[in-house]
Amino acid sequence: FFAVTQAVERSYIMIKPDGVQRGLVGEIITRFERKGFSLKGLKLFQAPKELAEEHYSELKERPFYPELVKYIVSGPVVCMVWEGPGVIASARKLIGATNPLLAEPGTIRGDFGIQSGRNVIHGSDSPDNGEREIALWFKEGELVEWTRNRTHMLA
Ligand code: 3AN
Repeated sequence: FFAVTQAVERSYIMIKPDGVQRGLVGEIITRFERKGFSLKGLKLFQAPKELAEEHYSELKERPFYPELVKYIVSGPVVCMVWEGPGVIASARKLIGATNPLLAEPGTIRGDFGIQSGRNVIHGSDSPDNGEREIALWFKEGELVEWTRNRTHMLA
């Protein structure tokens, strides 16, 4: 079975504090933009601890959870919503494996990261989690409804 058309999805993509500090914001946005996805929300944001805890609530039992929350609130993050056909899986390919040592060169983590604990960027792992995370990080009026002309991109 080959899916001819991928469902249009939204992914919550976040440049983590290390990515912002290292000046990778433009580089990362460029990669998503030129891939062809549509930017529907964008803001620089200092996350409160409670929000970081809620975002990573599935990882609460993991030993690195307290460090992870501390890292996410250690400086501003860039919150984004990217939309497009198959964007959830596609974004995770652009991002690369969780451990930058295992991430392929050419991926964001493969090109810019060294450690799992400072891996530059977050991307939703399922459409449901994407919607959950968008609702968590963005307020209603912060997302903009517009259509990117994909005439030359999609058959
Ligand atoms: P991904 O971000 O690739 O979906 P998850 O959901 O397993 O990976 O982990 C969420 C975040 O937790 C990672 N982005 C990373 O910042 C942190 N993390 C995961 N594994 C480790 C680890 N072994 N040591 C430190 N931090 C980790």
